[in-house]
Amino acid sequence: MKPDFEKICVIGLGYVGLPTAAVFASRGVQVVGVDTNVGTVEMINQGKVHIVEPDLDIMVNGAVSAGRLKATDKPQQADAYIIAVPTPFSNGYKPDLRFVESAARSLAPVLEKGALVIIESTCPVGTTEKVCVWLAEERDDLSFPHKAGEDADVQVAHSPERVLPGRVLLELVRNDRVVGGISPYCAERTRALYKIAVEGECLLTTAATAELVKLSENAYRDVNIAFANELSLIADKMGINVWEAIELANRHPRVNILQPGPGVGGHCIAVDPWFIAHSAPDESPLIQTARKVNDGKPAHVTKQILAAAKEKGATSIACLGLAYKADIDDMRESPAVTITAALADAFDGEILVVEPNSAKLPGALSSLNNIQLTSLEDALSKSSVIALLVDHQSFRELDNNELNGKAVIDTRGTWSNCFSVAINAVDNK
Ligand code: SAJ
Repeated sequence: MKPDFEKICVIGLGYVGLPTAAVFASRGVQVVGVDTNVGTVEMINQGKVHIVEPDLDIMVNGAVSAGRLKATDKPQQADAYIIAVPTPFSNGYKPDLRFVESAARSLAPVLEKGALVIIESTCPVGTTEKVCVWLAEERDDLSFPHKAGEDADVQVAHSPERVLPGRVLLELVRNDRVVGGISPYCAERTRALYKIAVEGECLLTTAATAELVKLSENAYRDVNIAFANELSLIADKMGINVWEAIELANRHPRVNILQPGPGVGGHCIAVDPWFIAHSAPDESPLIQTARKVNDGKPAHVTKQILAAAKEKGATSIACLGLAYKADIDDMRESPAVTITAALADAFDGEILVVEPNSAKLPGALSSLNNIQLTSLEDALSKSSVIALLVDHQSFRELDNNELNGKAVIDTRGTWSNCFSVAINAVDNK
């Protein structure tokens, strides 16, 4: 019998789409990857990748060499389509669905009866239904499940990605997936597709519930990080080491406070809670406040660094790290970039930036003339003020003696190990 899904088309070859395409290709499915960026398409067809993610290069290279993955700039006819394009927000934190809409409309001309369309992009509640409407507008010869239910010619579902950057290939296969269908049959077919590659459970629900589940996961994390960040402001005011306080509080069996940092970055947690706030502004004061607490943290850190530089009479400041979190190259919404730009603006001297995962400064910093990308050794030797903004491995491994005599603003608690001593002292009482 012919398998249900011989060929799939993945639209958007970014942090989620490319690994998804490669994983399906590695399971023997014929995959067409679509991206509007010509450079990305060319690179992938040469078996290369444009993003830093462990083992992705090997998997993409294998899939391209075996003839199972091909990139192109336009959707082709397939048994299933997976949309994995960005969903940013525009001014006023309004969700911007332009990329999802144009992906849906671009695949409509090649849609055939029996096809399955899945939206993996994180999106506001109601978007999967809107995709049905856009497809129906393009193809009045086909029926869609928002109107035709179980009898529709084409099935449509939402199955949000849940992978953690840095562990994408592992989590794609092992994580449970939430699968929300516009009709129950849409959800069942979607589960059948993911079961080709996913070892985790596929949990079926409605499309709207799946949309809210994904947004809730990231809002939950944002609210919890905001609590840790608020504690860090309180502890700073009281002259208490927040890392020590949190480690001690977490010894309570029902307390698990997350880690404070310089702010929350990335394309997900710093963005998705606004999708809830936009749909239910009066019902989401906690979620909105958490966003503001996290967004306010870079300004607090900037002030601390400037105060230290003034006290030291510093002529240069070392900023360690630009990515939004450790050991990746992604700088989207990165608080480290915000802080570095604010320092460059307010400080008369030079800002020496160290980012081991990037050979160049991002656009937001490259035009500022008092910022220089340099090596860790150079930044440490020239600066009396050291700001640790990202806990990349090479910074974690730094010998603390190299920091002697310098003012250190450790936003990640990486070098604040004085509290371990305090905890031992408490334990021994
Ligand atoms: N952060 C803290 N303190 C913490 C944990 C994180 O300040 O205790 C900061 C990080 O430094 C970073 C930001 O939060 O700036 C977000 O990092 P993250 O590791 O929490 O999450 P992301 O954005 O890399 O990935 C999240 C994940 N969602 C959840 O864990 C609920 C991932 O599973 C999602 O697939 C991804 O968002 C997404 O694409 O939505």
